[in-house]
Amino acid sequence: MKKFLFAPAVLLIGLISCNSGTGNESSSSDSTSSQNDTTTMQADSSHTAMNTTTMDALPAVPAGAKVYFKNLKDGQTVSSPLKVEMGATNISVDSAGTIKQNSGHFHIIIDDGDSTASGVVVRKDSTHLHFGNAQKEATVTLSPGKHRLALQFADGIHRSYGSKLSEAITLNVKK
Ligand SMILES: [Cu+2]
Repeated sequence: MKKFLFAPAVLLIGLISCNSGTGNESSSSDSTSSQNDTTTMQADSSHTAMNTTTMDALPAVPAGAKVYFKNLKDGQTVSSPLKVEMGATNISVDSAGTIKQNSGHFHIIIDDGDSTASGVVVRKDSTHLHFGNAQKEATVTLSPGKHRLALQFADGIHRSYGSKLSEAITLNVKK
């Protein structure tokens, strides 16, 4: 009797790893011209929730303190770029960084309301300008037409003093 030892060495080592890139070179670039000439960047107002109760309280607004546009009046017609002089009475203008009593820095808010609510950090974007180096003058570029400009004072960590330390005016920008 013969035994036929079949050794079916059917070792399928065919683990051919197909990791070479398939020739799919369609880099999806839809260059449909999306040219918005109205650059209104008022999309997200969501990152203003930074006021925790554990941090230092917002300094009190000193008696008689106010801020104002020194060189501009409500309803004035101006040309752009526009020089803006910012004034503060009974409160000092300092650099941002630390919370100090009787102190803060200016912000200009363009076309987004007359003030930021008290204690809320002023947004920082192209229409919410911070002057954290204690600037009292700024140059602002505005498109022709009517614009609402708000001057907002805030403490060293950008928390608004609210409407008590703000002023808002409407300007008419010439073409
Ligand atoms: Cu600020």
